[in-house]
Amino acid sequence: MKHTILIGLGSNIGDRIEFLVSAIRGITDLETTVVDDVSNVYETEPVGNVPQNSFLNLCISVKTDMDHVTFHRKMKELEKFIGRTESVQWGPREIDIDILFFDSIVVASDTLTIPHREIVNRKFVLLPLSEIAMHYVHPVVGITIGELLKGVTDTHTIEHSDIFTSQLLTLINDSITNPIV
Ligand code: PH2
Ligand code: MG
Ligand code: MG
Repeated sequence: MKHTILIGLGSNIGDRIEFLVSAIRGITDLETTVVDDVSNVYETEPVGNVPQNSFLNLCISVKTDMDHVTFHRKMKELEKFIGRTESVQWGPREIDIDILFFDSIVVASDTLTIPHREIVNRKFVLLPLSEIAMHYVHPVVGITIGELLKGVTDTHTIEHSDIFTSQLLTLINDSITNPIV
């Protein structure tokens, strides 16, 4: 498979693990696409000015033959299919599937920005991402995920969750090519 994509997943409404599992299964079901690495699951304090429940966040690594425009469209369709309803910017959501990096391309169009703009400011992205892509070099900033994590000033609480991680892995282990457990 030609391309490597790093993806951030988040949910803070309803059965959060079930929504995250549906996203991973949905990605695995796409043609020419595999999920080959999964981080731990973190329970994270919401970032933004909207009062809302805590999130579950994790990152995954995916390989695909699709180009970035097609893959992005598939992720939007998958969010809808899983049951994402409209929300305000930075508001609560059943499922959020964010393309963080696509190989090392840099794209800034009206509908799609790669790398994702907020990566460098968000510990809830950098910490799980560092587990699966510590040495990946951010193509715009020019330093690794590990270095970005060391320098991040985000003070929002983020807690590794053994329970949610093992629940998720149990439910998806048949869908990924490089299971952690
Ligand atoms: N996503 C947002 C806004 N705020 N906060 C946390 N902790 N985790 C998220 O995934 C998140 C957020 C909008 O995408
Ligand atoms: Mg997001
Ligand atoms: Mg999003």
